[in-house]
Amino acid sequence: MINLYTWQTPNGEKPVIMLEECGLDYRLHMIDISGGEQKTPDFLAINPNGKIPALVEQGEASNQRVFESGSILIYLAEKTGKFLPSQGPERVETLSWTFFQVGNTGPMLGQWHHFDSAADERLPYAIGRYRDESIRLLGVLDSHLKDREYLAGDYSIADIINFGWVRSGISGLKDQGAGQFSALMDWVERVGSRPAVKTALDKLDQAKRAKSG
Ligand SMILES: N[C@@H](CCC(=O)N[C@@H](CS)C(=O)NCC(=O)O)C(=O)O
Repeated sequence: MINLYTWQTPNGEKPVIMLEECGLDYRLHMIDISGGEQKTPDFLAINPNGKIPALVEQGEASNQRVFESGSILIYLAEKTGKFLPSQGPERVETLSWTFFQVGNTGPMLGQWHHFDSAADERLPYAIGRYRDESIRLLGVLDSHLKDREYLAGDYSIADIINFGWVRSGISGLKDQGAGQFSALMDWVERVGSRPAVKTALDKLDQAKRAKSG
């Protein structure tokens, strides 16, 4: 049985979408990061870095833990043979756009969101720095998607991993320039309208409501 420990955030959505896309059975454990549940000893035994998402697959002989959303998606892709080609140029391209997310849009859009909406102090330099870099990254994705439906050939873990932060970045821009990223907005619509993506987001929403009471 696969146990997924997560919360309703752009990083937390990724493995739920992947599990739904792969049609795998799993148990969802909601870790309330606003209440510090990600720093408890039990959770740190799963992810020493104290962040969601993390996964434990219970095996007959032993359990396998997996942390970091990119690592979780690759683990599930290799387990099922889905959404990551096993070899060749398309695998390399898929991994490139997957790690583009891990190393770029995740941290930059995350910091933009933090300084713009969560920080106690309003720091224009920090907001501007992360907003400008986030917009540049959205532009990289938009240019790449101008003449293709998905990031790396067929729909893949590259699309699944990039989806949440891009959707959040586009909605963060609102009427202040989101329209310049028309190819990216079409892609968000394309990925977001997949039945498994809708199911995943609904399940997370319901699970968060149930947990928050
Ligand atoms: N690189 C990590 C980032 C995970 C991450 O930043 N998770 C956030 C939620 S989106 C978290 O757990 N924050 C709580 C904390 O930092 O204490 C991944 O992709 O899994």
